[in-house]
Amino acid sequence: MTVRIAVIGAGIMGADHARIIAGDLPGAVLQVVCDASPERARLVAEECGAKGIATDPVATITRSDVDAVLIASPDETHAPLTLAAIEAGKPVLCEKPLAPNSADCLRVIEAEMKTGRPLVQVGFMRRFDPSYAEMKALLGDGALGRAVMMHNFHRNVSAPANFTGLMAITNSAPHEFDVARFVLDTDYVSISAFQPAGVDASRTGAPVFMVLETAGGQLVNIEVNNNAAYGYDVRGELVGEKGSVFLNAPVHSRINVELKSLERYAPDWRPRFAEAYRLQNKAWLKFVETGAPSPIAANAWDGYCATLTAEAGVKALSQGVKTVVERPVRPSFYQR
Ligand code: ISE
Repeated sequence: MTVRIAVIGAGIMGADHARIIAGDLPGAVLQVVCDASPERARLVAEECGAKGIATDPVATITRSDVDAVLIASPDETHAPLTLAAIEAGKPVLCEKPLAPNSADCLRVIEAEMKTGRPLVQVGFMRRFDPSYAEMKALLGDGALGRAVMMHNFHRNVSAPANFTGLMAITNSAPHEFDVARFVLDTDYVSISAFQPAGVDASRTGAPVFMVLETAGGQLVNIEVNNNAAYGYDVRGELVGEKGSVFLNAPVHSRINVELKSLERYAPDWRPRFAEAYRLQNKAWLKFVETGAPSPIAANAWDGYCATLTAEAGVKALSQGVKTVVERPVRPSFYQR
């Protein structure tokens, strides 16, 4: 059976997911592209050969010719639209974050558990990135010894105009909150957050530096700089008692010109994590086809944990104190 997918949101991520569905997801078809702007929906639909366009997300989710939903609309719509998909009994891949606040994440968790079957995957695609996968495998097979620290840099060229200063913590850093928790297979117990002296915390894209402690005794530091200017640059190093492993970005060419030899940075996350998005979406399609969630993919509980960490990070930055990260007991529904 071909899975008919609706993409909700035709912005930068919705368009990218539409391209993957249309061009690299055998077994799926791009049924509908839905966006508040019919023009934006039409442009993506025409580029990707979608069967139709729409402007009402809930009506789109409930359509009889839609089997599964990919939500890539603005962050604040993620939880309400995921709830609508759950109510319609439709499997959903919700872009991160699941919700900017933990209360809305809990609403999704309660609704999904009430159905008695897994329906939600959250778009923390870095779990599928080959370099993070290798990092996790090396830890798992004992090559590094016990993990003690993980260093993370997350740099964007520039912050989007609608980005608030705190979105470095609530929108960007959830990637590291999730992937470090996934690689280390642990939870956080505290977070501290800092900004360079004289930096205006409210300025779009102001750098934030965070230090987290894990239940496993590790230290995780995360630098988010959304105005790095030089390129999209995500780095990570996992440090163990016997060694360490660095992430390597996929580099497809080295350029020699004018007495220089250089490699290019990606302009944003899409080229850097193209393989991760492709593998994530294939895993999601298999989830839709079989009803069995991917053991790697993030579920609603993982989305909740990332948002709880972000909320604690915002509090830590605003109060200037080390802040406890809530660790609610994971329901058996979400045990792996
Ligand atoms: C964006 O929403 C993403 O998900 C990107 O992966 C991340 O690098 C960027 O900082 C976020 O704003």
